[in-house]
Amino acid sequence: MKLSSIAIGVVALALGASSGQAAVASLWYLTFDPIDAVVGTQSGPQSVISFDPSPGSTALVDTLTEAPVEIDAFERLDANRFYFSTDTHVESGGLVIAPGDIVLSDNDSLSLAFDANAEGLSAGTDVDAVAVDDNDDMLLSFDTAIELDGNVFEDADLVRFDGSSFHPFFDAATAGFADNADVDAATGFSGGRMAVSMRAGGTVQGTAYNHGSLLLIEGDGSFGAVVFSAIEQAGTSSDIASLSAEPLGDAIFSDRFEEG
Ligand SMILES: [Ca+2]
Ligand SMILES: [Ca+2]
Ligand SMILES: [Ca+2]
Ligand SMILES: [Ca+2]
Repeated sequence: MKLSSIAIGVVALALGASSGQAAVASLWYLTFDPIDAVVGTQSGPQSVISFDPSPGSTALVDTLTEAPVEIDAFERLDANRFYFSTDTHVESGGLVIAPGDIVLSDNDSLSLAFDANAEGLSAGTDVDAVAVDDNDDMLLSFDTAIELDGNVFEDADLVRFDGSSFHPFFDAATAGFADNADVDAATGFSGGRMAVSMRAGGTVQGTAYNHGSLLLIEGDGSFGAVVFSAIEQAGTSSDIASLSAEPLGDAIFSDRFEEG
């Protein structure tokens, strides 16, 4: 009796861990690098796929670029609008896109939502992650350390852009990430919570992660937990290169999706 109740306890713990991983998002939007079949869906740097944590299924959402141009940042705003960035210069629908730009796709019509050149970024600077906060301000990560409006930001940090100036949002070093960490994907939840992915594997607060892990960052900027593992849940060792989510039980964001 005692043995079987221990065994049940272990099973419950294991289930708790996997349902905990699904608890922050009802759907993940992901791009992978390099190309791989992810739960039966061909996934790569040009196509956004969705991953439904329960039952663990995938579907193609949209193919945004043609090789060799890669999507390196993506954030869904509502059913018809999303932000994305590319890794190289490209012309699309008459729009010249630089690696530091954020493009708004609104019912398939493209415009620049963040113009890197106009905001004073050097031509080679790449935005490698984009998210939005509660106020729909853009949260940006860069591929290199950069000084903006008097603050030096590392490549693992997220910078809030309010439409005219840049502000600190997420400080990776304070959260416990190593100096060589680099955020390469991010999505915003309510209350300042986020999920991020890193360009390479490492350890944060004693927890190991790899380039296909999604890490929950709490509203106070501290590391929360690993909330998704591409290897364990989707069977791919490819890097998660961009990321968005449909939050679970998140009234503010649900409302915003409805308004869109
Ligand atoms: Ca990226
Ligand atoms: Ca970019
Ligand atoms: Ca970065
Ligand atoms: Ca990654």
